Amino acid sequence: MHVNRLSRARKRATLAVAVSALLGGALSVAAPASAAPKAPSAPAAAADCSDAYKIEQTLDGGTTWRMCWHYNTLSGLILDKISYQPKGEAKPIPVLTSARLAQVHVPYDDGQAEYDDVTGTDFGQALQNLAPGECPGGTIKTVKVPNRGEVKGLCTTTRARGHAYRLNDDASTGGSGKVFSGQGKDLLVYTVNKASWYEYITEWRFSSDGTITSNVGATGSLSPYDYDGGDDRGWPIGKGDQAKAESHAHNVFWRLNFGLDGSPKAKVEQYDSKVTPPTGPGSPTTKTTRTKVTKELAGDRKDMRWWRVVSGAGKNTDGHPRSYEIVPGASNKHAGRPFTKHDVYFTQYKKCEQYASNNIGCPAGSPDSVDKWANGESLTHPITWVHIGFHHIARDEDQQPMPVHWQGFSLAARDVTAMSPLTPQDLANQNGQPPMGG
Ligand SMILES: [Cu+2]
Repeated sequence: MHVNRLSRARKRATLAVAVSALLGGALSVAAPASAAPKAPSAPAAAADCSDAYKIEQTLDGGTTWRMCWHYNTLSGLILDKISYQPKGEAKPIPVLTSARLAQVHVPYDDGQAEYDDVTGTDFGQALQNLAPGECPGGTIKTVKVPNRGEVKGLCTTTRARGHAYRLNDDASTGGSGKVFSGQGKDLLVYTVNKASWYEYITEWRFSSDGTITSNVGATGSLSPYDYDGGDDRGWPIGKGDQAKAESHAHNVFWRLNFGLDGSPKAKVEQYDSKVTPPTGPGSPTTKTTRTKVTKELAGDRKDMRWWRVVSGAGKNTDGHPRSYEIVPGASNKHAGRPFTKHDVYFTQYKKCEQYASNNIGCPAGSPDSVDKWANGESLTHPITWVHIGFHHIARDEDQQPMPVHWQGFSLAARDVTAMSPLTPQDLANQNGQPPMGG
């Protein structure tokens, strides 16, 4: 283990030099340490950045997504002023003021190495140039990376997602005999950043039905410095018992600043459903309860539990407040650090709180991780932090290059529009009252 420790220590030291050289660039985009937190002005209805920093895409059903982007030296791609305009909406509906990666925490199982890949490696600096074939059907935008120069590093394209919906509207459902079906398309926005041996694909997906999805895909290489898991904390990937790749976790965090209907004043709600089996003949019953989250929360996933962020400023034409539901993907929660112990955090907005761990930019002496920020303050402008973990026990197939392993979450539109934004014209009169089948 001694040699192992040395080699990893050396690797970390090399990176530390690189990062300290970059901090000037990083701080130039972060808040001045002395700046008092203040609420941002309400986001514009549509992206109002210059053309080079604008992304706009119309998809199936006439849905248009608009946003701006900028680039941060540490965390890379940041999307701003994200708005959604389904067909029939007179103007864009603001959804998110900003959305970004907030940390990738990588602890190795033997306790000998632990990285914060976003703030602790040259993740943001090591934006990768993309070949045209890596952005099929799309456009690769040029990113000005501070202290490095121009990188052809941001792909925007579209990708088919299969059926968006299908309805055989036959006599059994009282219908016209028509078959309605639609093929869905997503706007895809992504970058690839290198963090030592790994490469992370940060992907954002905006669907015609109003869903937003972000996934981080890890590829590149396993670290050859860590082929020494001879302590039953690794998996042999070389011949026989050789090259035991040390197991480790990738704990990925995102930071979401909602601006639903142009206002930061959203409300957070948690829903829990409890199923009761029948005591005799009969069927199970289920009771769903809503808990208003009025104070900062460190939340934990549970069967039949979910959260939503509810607009404080706008309703759909059914009179229902617009909201977005947080839909976490598969996750392995890691108990190793206080900030990895929870799946979702809602904290009151503070401009300097940008990274889920090892935060940079708050005044000296301030707590530097998201778990400590969730300390009971009232939520008037909630910031949503999503944490998705993946415990990576390597396999022979992880070489070489390592097939992409994905982890992420979705934000599902809930009552943003009065019906599906993709409802065909023939069915548009069926809001809450479809014909009764025979
Ligand atoms: Cu891994």
